[in-house]
Amino acid sequence: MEVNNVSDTRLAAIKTESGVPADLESCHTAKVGGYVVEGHVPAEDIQRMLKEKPAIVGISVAGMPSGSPGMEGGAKQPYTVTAFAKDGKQTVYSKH
Ligand SMILES: [Cu+2]
Repeated sequence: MEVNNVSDTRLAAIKTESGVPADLESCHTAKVGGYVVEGHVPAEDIQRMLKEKPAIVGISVAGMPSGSPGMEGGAKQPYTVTAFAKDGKQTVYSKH
């Protein structure tokens, strides 16, 4: 049996190519309508982004906060959706 040890490095490379800043990385990266969606981002934020079409690369919920979509069941932890731009600028997109 062969163990593939490159997966983490490869995943990091995919994230870098996607333009996700290192401090905003989470467990999964999706592409929606030309935008990058990183981590457990609520659907309402994705819908707002697709509607308003801001000049950003994408949005992210860093880490895996308890209470975010797909992370229900534990105590709700406040978290921030952060927008990131091509020049590396980060802004608060929404708070939950
Ligand atoms: Cu996760």
